[in-house]
Amino acid sequence: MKLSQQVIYQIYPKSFYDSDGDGIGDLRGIISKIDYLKQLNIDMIWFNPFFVSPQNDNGYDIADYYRIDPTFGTMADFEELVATLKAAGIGVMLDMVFNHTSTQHEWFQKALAGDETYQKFYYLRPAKADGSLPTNWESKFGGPALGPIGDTGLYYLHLYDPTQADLDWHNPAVREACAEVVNFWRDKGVQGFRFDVINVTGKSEQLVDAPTGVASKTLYTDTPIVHDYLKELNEASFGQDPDSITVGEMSSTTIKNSIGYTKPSNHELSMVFNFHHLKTDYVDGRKWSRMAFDFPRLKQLLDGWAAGMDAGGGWQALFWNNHDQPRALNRFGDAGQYRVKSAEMLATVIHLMRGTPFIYMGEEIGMVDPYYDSMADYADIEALNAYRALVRSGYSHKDAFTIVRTKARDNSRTPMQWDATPKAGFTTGRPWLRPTNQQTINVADELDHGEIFNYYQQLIHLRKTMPIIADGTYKTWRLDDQQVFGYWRQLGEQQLLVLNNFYPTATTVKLPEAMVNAEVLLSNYPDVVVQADLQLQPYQSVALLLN
Ligand code: TEU
Repeated sequence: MKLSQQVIYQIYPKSFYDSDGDGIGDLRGIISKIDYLKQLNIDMIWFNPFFVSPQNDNGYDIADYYRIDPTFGTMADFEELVATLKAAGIGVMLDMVFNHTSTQHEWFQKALAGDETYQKFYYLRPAKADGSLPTNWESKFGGPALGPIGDTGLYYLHLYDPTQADLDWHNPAVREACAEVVNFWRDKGVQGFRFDVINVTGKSEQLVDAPTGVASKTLYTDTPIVHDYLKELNEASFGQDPDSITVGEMSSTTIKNSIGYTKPSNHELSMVFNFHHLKTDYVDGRKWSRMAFDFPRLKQLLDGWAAGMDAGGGWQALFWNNHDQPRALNRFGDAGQYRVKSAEMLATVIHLMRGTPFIYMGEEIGMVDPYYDSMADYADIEALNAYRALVRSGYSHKDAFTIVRTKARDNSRTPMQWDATPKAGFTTGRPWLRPTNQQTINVADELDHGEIFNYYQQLIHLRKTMPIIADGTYKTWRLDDQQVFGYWRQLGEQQLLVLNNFYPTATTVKLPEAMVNAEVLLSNYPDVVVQADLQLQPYQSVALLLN
């Protein structure tokens, strides 16, 4: 099946289903739920990392790329998972975290012990003459981005947690080692690869200070050399498999660079995740802040990226949710009265768009944030660091907590809610994160009498059966409507107009004259009357098809 017809589901293994009662999800738990996943008719599953890791960053601090962490199971379990998914027509996408390794990784341990070969795997630099750190870069998790490496007198770079040491991609041995990891998993039948923060691997050799007022990430993000690295990795590994599907996580990237990363003739990646639309509820670009989402800005970004990538021949991964983001329903929809309708509206926006839609586990049943009431409930290193930083900068506990509760990555990492029982049917043990709203939101009830799951089934079916959705061009509808984000898809003579009301109030849209003769391809409300002044109910989506 063509990439444009495919839909990819994301599983955070730690929170999907626990088969052995230790309170942590595992591979055998996933195997036991494949019949559920088959009902969605998805094509591939992206698994967050389950390799050997000290779990300081929930598995993004990898200590061995070749072994399954015993917490999640064994290699035999993984091989059974791949085979069972294959029999169900579902491919496997693994998460390749190549910007950094855990400081527990053998390579770093050898560097720490003075092995010069492995010291060249990392960015090790001496302090400045005045004894200050080699550079003034900031870690994305707060604090300086360099720390001392043992008693070597040197400092190592870590753009994330201090237990995540950045690999030096200028070193061909590092790039070869990464290609070998990909090929090892390809030999296990893996055809999909997600590359974690891959556009920050192009740091310069000279770690130059960021000028005052300039964010250090601008110095090392999306640098031109990343295209060279991706071309090389493509040729040395996944590019040898015509059916491989790859996606790059590209923080702070541009349309121009993303066309470069994904244009098929460039032989880099299949598609990219960009995050600009998920920063429209950031005050002045600051994640740890609170504001209602900026709808005009959201429309401009969704439209601009879709039009730009179409014009340039690039390809987008389309998503609202992942393991790093609060649940989209809490940010862009309604977690209360219109939870169901706004879940369906948000799904329509991305599933009828040009690109490859990703469904994050629980999105298909309308899961929302847990609304924990204490900092003790939060586990994520980024959230804990942010809380401390907010309080240090003068925020009251209450205000700091309110911000963390809104933006913490834990919000999407709570256990998948399988039923209404106290542990949501996720574990027989003590869940590593507490479910809180499974009585009203769970798989069992959703399959029994819900409508969101069925709506996702319809969207996925349309992508596989309607070439205009999979392969049609994208065209801007209008960006000045106060409540509605709409867009055109076109293929030959066929036109599809997708209208999405982002608000809990009804509104009217003046249809282009020709569209009053269109048929209703899909709506999350029944009995749509197609007329010049089209009525849209709260959070209503309507897709109108004109042949
Ligand atoms: O995320 C990249 C990243 O910058 C995240 O921290 C994310 O953008 C941010 O939390 C949003 O506020 C990747 C992984 O998805 C994330 O889970 C890892 O923590 C991170 O890289 C380091 O590997």
